[in-house]
Amino acid sequence: MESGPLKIGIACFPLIGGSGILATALGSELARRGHEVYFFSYAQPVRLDLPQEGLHFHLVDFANNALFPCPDYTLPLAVKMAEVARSQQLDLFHVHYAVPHALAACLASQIVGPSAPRIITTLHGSDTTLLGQDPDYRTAIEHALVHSDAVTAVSENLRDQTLETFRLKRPIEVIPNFFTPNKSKRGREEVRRDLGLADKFLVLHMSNLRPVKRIDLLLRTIAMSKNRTRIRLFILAGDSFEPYEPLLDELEIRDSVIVRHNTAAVEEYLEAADAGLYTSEYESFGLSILETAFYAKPVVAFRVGGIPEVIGDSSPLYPFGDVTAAAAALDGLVESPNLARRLGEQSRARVLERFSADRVVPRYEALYRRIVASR
Ligand code: GMT
Repeated sequence: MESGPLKIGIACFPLIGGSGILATALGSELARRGHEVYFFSYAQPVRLDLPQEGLHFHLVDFANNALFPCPDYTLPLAVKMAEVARSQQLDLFHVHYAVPHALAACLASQIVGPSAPRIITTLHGSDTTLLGQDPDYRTAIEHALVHSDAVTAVSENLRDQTLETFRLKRPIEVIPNFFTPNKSKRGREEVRRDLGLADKFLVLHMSNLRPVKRIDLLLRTIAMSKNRTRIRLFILAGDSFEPYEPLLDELEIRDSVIVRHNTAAVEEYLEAADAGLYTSEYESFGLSILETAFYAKPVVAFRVGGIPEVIGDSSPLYPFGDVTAAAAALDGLVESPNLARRLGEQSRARVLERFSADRVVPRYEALYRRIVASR
């Protein structure tokens, strides 16, 4: 057991969103390292490449029993996790995002009984910062955290917020996110040509467009740029952009913005970009920022949440909401390719050193072994 392969059940959200993307990358890396990994979700996670040796996917259907007024996911998830735990003799569940995954893991563990897998819960952000404030969820999340065998958070900021939010006597280990780029199918020039960019400065934004991402500030930053006719903002959207359409006209920037939906192959756009722009009011970590920095593209962002832990002093960050400063920073990059190159390379050096799979995945493996050995 000390060094042999582990059998790991991973429950995560399948759609575009940092927690599911990280869970998928972790599962693939663990399988590559010889472990058997069993994913549970209501759809195949967007970046899960199957078939891959050591990777298994268990589809969980929403229960739509006519007896009940609304569909249920938590119970079918718990039952599937318990079934697979028994049939495959899983060593542990590593669940990403407390609701419903950590709660389903607790229930699955009770169903399986004494030989149940250990439970490791990784908090990703809004499970603490939003649901943790919601009286309908708070007690349940606290219960799941108390009954997990280990709890991790993706940044020190999120760990601190979690300890302030819940009554927990246990430590929370910080294990940051990581990124492993896939080889892109198309080169930079081909992508830029297809987007009709010619010599435009391509500013990339990737997110699920939830209110916390402050897309209003993103668009206002572009509108305030002196160089806005030289810029194209390219938004890789994980949800509908429709609510922001009127703002494009109000700010008169419709011609400066391109939106694409639900793209799993982000690498080619990262390669094609010249910079990243992120205007969230909170990020526990900012996986998209990490991905942008990995491609040596300078990032303009606000100093909120865990973003300073990702960027460090490799590139300046700006006070939240200061779109004038963000637009000026963007202008600096458009006007000085040398500055853009230097900031991009500094950020890349930092993230390669701290947030590569080789740095981070062994920390999860060490945690797994410690928790499994303490059974
Ligand atoms: O960013 C989102 O809205 C999605 C969310 C999620 O749970 O999928 O992302 C959170 O987890 C990511 C992976 O750990 C972090 O990089 C994001 O910063 C975090 N989002 C927030 O804290 C708002």
